[in-house]
Amino acid sequence: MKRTPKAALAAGLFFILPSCVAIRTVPPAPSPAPEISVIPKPASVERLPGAFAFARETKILVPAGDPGSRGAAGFLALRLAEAAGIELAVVETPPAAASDAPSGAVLFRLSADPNPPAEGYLLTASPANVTIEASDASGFLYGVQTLLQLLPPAVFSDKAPATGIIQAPLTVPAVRISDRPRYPWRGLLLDVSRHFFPADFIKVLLDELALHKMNTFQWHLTDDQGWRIEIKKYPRLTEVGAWRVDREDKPWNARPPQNEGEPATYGGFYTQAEVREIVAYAAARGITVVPEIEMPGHCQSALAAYPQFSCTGGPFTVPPGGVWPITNVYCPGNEETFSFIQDVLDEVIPLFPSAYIHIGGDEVDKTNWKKCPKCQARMAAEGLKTEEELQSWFVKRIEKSINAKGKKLIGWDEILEGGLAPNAAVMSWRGTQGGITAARSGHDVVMTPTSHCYFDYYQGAPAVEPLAIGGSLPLRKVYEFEPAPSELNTGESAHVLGGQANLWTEYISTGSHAEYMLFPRLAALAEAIWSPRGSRDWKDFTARLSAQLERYRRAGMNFAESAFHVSLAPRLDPKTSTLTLTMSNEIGSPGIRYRTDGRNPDAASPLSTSPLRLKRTATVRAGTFINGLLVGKISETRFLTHQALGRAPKLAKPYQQRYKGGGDIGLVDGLRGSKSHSDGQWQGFEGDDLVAEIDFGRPKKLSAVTAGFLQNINAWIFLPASVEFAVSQDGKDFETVATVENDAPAQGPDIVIEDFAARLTGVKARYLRVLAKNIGVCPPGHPGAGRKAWIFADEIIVD
Ligand code: TNX
Repeated sequence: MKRTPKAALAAGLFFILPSCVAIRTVPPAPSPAPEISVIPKPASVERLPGAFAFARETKILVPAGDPGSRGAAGFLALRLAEAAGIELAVVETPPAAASDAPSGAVLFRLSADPNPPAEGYLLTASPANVTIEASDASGFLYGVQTLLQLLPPAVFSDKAPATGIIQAPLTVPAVRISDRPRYPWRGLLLDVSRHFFPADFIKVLLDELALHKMNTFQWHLTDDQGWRIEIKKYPRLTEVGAWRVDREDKPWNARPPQNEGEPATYGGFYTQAEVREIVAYAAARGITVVPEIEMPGHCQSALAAYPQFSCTGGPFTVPPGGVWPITNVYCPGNEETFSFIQDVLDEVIPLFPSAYIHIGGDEVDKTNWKKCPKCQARMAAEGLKTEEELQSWFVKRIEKSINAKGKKLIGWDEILEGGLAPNAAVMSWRGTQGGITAARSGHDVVMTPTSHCYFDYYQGAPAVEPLAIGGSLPLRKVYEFEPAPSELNTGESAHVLGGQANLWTEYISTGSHAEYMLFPRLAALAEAIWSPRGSRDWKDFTARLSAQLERYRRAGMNFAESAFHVSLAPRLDPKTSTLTLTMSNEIGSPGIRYRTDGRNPDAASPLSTSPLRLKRTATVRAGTFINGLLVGKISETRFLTHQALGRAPKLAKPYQQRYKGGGDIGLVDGLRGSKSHSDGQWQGFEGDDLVAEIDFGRPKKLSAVTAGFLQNINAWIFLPASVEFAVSQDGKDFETVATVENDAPAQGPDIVIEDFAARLTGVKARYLRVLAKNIGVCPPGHPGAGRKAWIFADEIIVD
């Protein structure tokens, strides 16, 4: 688990022990055995009396001639050398002699089980020795990963040789752990197209996957925004397709395309030599790399280099940000398109030992196919009735050539449309239905529904998270991921190969940010797909998680503490105008401390033990404290009391159910929204004006009226053109007392919160009507031009 990848393991078989590390005697055991906190949770763990203590005399014994165990043993030795400064000898022993484990040894042994589970292992630690039994290289590696997790988290550090040797005794509690994965496909996708990640980071990531016993890395190598793999026959794919203009200072969906003559300087690609190195590095860690080459859509970077394979002929540039819909796609009417794709696959396939080749297949907009004479001629010649069938024909043709090379095709669930290719496997991302359909018709599937597997989604409150694509996928939801839908019977479920997390990187441009999005959610996913179904237990997981986070810390990994953030759930009682704030964190830690004066809480601030009741304007800040230290970030909520508080307005047109913003009293609940339009405080009106009428019950003196609105043009949300405030004594005849025009431009990428406010003098009335004029439709030039514009309001404040 390293900032820099491990050259020593890349070769798989050999390991280099650093010779310059000082050897210090490990403090004598025994001390209390460390708690067992292995993630993912092993299939069975039996605690035995006593503990095994590593000493510098400890020998690592491997069966002669077994490269799998030797690689794993090398990894163990390397970790202990780097973290603890102890160099242990790895000694080959004749397999026969291995049955008697000598005292003071870590013994690797080939399993005697006639039917050993793939990737499984049996780890036994006693005060005398440790044995790891497995039947394949992955099993030995996973045995070592578990052994490392039985040691103090400091063994994941690289720092010891420089800063001193681990002080804690290197002891392992005596245990018998019998373990095997529930699913054979435990994957992570990294999108290296939307942002490029250098080869060294990929290696770091592979180390991190191995720590979680994940065995599949789907490398999303091509997409509209960048072609990332060298193809020797088509050099322009990387000369042109790997580079775009640098618009990183602008939001993803507001990046103007390349101007003529403007140099494309942002991007990168992997040479075939680097690909080979990474594939070998992964293999040494039990990880299969599945390449994804997107077709027939998500390929504008390729078309920028070779526009002749499109329907229109181009020209195209590599988009520096979002494109939608995906209309610039390969032309299946043109035979040369297939020669090109075939040539590309002919270079890609030999680089990857993987049984599967992923061909994408998602989100193809067929507009150009409908207009393209070649595509239409193809459809006529092949008897295809719809463009969906044309895509299906395309995929089937590609499948034949992939099968002919001894590989299997896998694609996104759109490849079901128009008929699934005969041997294809399906990756189900738009929910689980695609996977269910495919499994029922006898096809293998990998489950990766957006609901549980999209790690580009927010993992906590957007107000305190780095900008993300949207959505919400907190840790606990990932932990609840169930790859086998209940709709499938046992036979059909056998087609579910496993699950996968997808990290799309539109909003992620650095390795450190990628790690933040991945961890600890990947720990939750790993457990959901590795551990036996019946052993899933959130409380138990969170208890083990603290050790895992400590391992991340020692390894220098970035990770999120969002599960410790305090969520402040407000409920206004309209009768008493009292706000009840319930504070909780996802992790279930009891150490929530808060203040109500707008200042940050500290370890001495009051503990939240029951819901907080507020009757007056207050700014509440809360955080989770463990051992006197704040974990993660502080959350904040502001409660504002005013005359309209709790007086549910009558709305001329209802708010949209997707954006209820606190429901019927949402506009008068004393709570303001943040810059995130989906934070639960914003009430959305699509195409309509917002007309809200408030009844104060009796005439009231009104000195100021304010209505708060959001503008997020990327999300089709615009400030109102104007806001008119009118009052009435009887609720029938209204008199306008103020009109506030919008002076902010309805353009630009910035998210704006704007208060439309007016001071009033000498106004006394029982009724107030607020009319916020929707601009109606998105203006010309906007991607939604002519379609309904939204108004988002959070609060009507009356003083
Ligand atoms: C959908 S998942 C996509 C990707 C985007 C992702 C963003 C899939 C097959 N296609 O192209 O990056 O959503 O969440």
